[in-house]
Amino acid sequence: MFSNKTEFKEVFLQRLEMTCGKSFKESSKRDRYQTLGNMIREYVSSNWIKTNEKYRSAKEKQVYYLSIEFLLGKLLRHNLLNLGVDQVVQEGLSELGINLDDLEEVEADAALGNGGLGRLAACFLDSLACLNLPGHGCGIRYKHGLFEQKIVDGYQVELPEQWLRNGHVWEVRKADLSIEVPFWGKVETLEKDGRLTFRHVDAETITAVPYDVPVVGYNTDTVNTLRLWSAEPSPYLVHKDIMKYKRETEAVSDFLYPDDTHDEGKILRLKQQYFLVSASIRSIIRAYRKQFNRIEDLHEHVGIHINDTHPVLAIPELMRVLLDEENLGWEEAWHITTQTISYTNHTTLAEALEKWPIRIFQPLLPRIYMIVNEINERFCQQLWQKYPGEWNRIENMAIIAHDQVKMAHLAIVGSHSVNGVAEIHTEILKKREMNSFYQLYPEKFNNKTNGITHRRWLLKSNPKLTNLICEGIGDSWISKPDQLLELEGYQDDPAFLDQLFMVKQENKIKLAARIKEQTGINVDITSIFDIQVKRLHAYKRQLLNILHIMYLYNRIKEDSSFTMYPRTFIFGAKASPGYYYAKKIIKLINSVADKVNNDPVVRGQIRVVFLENYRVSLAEEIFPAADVSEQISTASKEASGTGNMKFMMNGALTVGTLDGANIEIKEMVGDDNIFIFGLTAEEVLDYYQNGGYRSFEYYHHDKRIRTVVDQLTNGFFEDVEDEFEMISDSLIMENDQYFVLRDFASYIDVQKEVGLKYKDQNQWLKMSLLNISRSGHFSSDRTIQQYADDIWNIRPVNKRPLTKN
Ligand code: F58
Repeated sequence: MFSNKTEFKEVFLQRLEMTCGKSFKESSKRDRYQTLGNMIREYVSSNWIKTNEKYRSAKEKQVYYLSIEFLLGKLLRHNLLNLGVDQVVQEGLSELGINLDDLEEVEADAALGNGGLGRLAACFLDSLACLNLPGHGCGIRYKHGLFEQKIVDGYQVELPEQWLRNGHVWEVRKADLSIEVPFWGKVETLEKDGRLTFRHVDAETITAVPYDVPVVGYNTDTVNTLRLWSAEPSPYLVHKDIMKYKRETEAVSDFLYPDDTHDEGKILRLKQQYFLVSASIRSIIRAYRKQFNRIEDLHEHVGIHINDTHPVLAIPELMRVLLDEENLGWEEAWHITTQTISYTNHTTLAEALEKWPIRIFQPLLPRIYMIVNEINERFCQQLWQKYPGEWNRIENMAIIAHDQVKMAHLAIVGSHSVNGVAEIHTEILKKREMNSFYQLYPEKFNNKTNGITHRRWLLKSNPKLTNLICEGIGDSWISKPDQLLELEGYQDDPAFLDQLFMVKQENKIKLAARIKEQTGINVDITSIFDIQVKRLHAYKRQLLNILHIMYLYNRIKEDSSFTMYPRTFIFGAKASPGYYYAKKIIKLINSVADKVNNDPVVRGQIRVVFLENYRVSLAEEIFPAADVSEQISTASKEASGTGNMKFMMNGALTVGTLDGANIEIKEMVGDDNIFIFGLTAEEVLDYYQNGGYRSFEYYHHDKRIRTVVDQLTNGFFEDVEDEFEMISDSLIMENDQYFVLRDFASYIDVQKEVGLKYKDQNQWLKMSLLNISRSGHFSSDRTIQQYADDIWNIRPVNKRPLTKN
């Protein structure tokens, strides 16, 4: 399409006029963005077709990654970089007087997820394509992504997100590949040739329409597919109340995580899950059928991965297809299903483990329920044989118990691999949360420590650091991120460290400008940028961070001789709309920010900033500018964390507990290059099991704690009476479930150490460089290679680049 900037400009101008019907001069930023996006999508389409042809002809095994979330962010710049045309396009546009950054601003984030789980899925897609592995994503094309957050008077306010308002240039609608997904109705049982057959009749069907998004690899011509399903009314259905039917149908792909505190919401959520799964499984089988004759060999050619339990109905759905449509017997269908499916667990929090009441499940999905019931009965029989008389054990392990379907149990029983996402997390699953299943199936359990794509989180988001690294060690680390280790050769090179310092400063200047623009707050770029960005959740302990800031405030106010290295504390977090407590924490952060930022006595030493609407594109501006990375979850609670890896890769030092992947980061960088504090997971779990923690005693004996806790309710925040009573109660009356007060003193100490270490700039820069150099291990390329080798058994197909178009 174009091979140099002159050609690029020519094609771009021609396309702009053709598609927008305007002259170049009249065209808006959006016209230009859309023209460029369409051009690039078309540019990849021939390789997209070729990749699929190659997969078909090579008959290699393909993997489908089913996920209720894909937190993609923006794709324009990412695709340009992966295609290797970023510079040509940037220069070409600039000669036309267009700034590529301005066009990127026009693109909406595809925010089809809410946190680490969804972003992990997006990083995995990138790594699959970059490693030339035949792996595709299947998800839902939500009309509204994760809500847009506004902060009004310190409170979070949610607005519907509108990413599709101007269309999505990267998608291709494929209506001819639509699939009808049935709900409600009943199951008819018939005997045919001595065999029982089942028919789902009187169903209300919904049409699943696929929208395909190309997933472009870096420096390769592999283009995989992310297939997102959209719910539309079925053209085949005659319905009594057509308007109601249309409304209910479209609701299925309207919102990510509808409120499920009522039955109506629960039904919708379960509908979404089956919608995703049924459409995906049937389109996978349809493609397989075109290529292969023997359905019995499905697991040799297809792997289906379920990202957490949201897509676990893939198990009974695949069984249904094999039994009812392919006419296999139960045993054979079960063998194929379990060999095809693999499952990742992302949490041990009991409240996050999905369970569906039978009263909702059975009427909505009558045939699927029958199959789940049969899986459960056979499983319980197997348990009974192995553990005769152990009723308790069997009841605890059953898939259906107490009128509920336990999705995690179904996932473990119906798959050949169960993995956790960091070493400690997998160990906790094996030894505690899923111990009885581990005893039964030890061979299924394995660990795959998470990773992040260094192409988005370093190359794209931090071009200055990328250039510096390339100046130092060349660019082969881009395809082999472990080679970042070579940077260690520069540890004693003052000129290189100076440049590293400059890069960080420039990134801090950029973030400072963003802060000024969004909040009006001036921050000092020579202060330590201390950042906590992640979902707002009690276990992540944003509360510990903000109480510590209150402590510092008190310290400065009461003792004029107290000095500290100036710090800017930056937060970004969305609270789930129904999570009242989390919203209170947001309000508290903003109240502290008001107090601190308006007090001339402390202003020079601390600043507090809450950046609203934290999302992928904002994250890309934040990580490069961080000095300190806050990873302070209650030990044992954070399965892995991935923000910790993004900070590390951008040269921030971690202040963290021994939780999730922090432990592996510590092992990588050594004790001297990370700041660890607080209880260990063993200690936390021991407290939970044996008691012995009384938060009141910590409150009573430590004046620093008593002061900040009292300030929550004693009028310290003048305008917000009673506002923080709930937080104070959680700490004292409810015995501080997340050990905030227990870890408080240790957190103060480690933060003090951070301030002292930062003063020695040379030492700090060395530590920062070491963190960058050891971060290659946390590239999702490593993670994906491990999934490919140990779980999926897939191999690269497009070893060599295909011919250029
Ligand atoms: C996250 N889970 C884990 N869940 O918390 C994090 O430790 C891990 O690094 C990451 O997965 C990737 O493995 C997560 O993001 C959710 O967002 C839930 C989805 C379902 C609704 C409740 C939140």
